[in-house]
Amino acid sequence: MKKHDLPSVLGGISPAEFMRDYWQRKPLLIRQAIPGMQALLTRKELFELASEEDVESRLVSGDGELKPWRMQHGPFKPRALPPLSRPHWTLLVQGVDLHVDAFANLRDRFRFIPDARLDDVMVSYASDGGGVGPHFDSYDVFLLQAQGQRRWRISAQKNLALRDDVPLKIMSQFKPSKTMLLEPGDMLYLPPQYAHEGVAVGECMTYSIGFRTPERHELAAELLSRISDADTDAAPVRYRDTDQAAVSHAALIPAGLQQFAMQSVQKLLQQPRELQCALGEMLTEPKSQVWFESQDCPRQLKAVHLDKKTRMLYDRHFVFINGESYRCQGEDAHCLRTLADTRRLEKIDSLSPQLSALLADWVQAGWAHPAKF
Ligand SMILES: [Mn+2]
Repeated sequence: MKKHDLPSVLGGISPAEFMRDYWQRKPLLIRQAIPGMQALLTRKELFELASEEDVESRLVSGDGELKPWRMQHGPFKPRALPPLSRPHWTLLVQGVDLHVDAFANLRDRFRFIPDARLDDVMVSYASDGGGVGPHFDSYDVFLLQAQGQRRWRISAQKNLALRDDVPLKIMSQFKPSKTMLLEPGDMLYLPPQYAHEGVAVGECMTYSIGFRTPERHELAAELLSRISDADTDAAPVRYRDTDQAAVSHAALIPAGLQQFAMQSVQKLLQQPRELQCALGEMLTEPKSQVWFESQDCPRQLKAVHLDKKTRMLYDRHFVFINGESYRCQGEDAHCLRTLADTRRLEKIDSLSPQLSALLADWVQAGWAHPAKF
């Protein structure tokens, strides 16, 4: 598999050791995770990205002491950004891996973690002293120093109370226990809910490779809504109360109606495969600002590679791509799983006509591209 060709970003630690000892457990500082690190885009290129409509960006300024915290949402015209000479501001650009090949390649170096957990690669540019204040994230994150220096202070504290007087999530009582200065190529891993603050020492750029952690209530709400939408094929079953007697307490909810409500939800949950299908569709759903450019598909399609914006996953019964699910078996399933795992597929001319047609559709939609290997 291709991922094994990529050099490790974990220093002397193996992916197995990292997942066993640090992932979701404790921070890890890796000096020279990427030796001889070169920035993957210039400040000017980053500012250009932040000016585009389909790119999510934020500008944070202030230091929480002399100047109050402020946050604005992009897009930003380059001249709308503060002068470079002004200290204490940060430009955050999300999803850079969806727009720049080099960042998609960087993202691929973290594929020892399931793709289902991946969120995106964010780039932050900070002028001297810039930062977003002490905070914690709901993500696992790798903070890779790309250019210049940033001083990180971190804390294992349990008190995660937030200030209520600022437009950002900033902690009210941050008590850092460790300080470290990151140089280009150094990388800090932080588990979710781990308090941290990074301050630029001179102008700097940091790349955050983030891994989302679904929250139970949000996940349940989303899945229930999806499977109930998918359940509409059957004839509608309506509540009936032919046995309802006359009541003297009109406001009391009938027990039969309570039971009907309970059974309605239970019925949805008795379809584990539908639930798994909804999960895969949800996990591969492109973010709202993501769009693909359609293109012509060559008549003879020999090989394809997935577009960097494409999210593709699979489970035992389905293959999922960009919010859609396909039920497949046998050789076709094997080929699509290979495409999902390696993000490329060869010898397409030898596949079943159905599968070649499907791949041609995906190429036309811009989800995949013709490739030569
Ligand atoms: Mn953070």
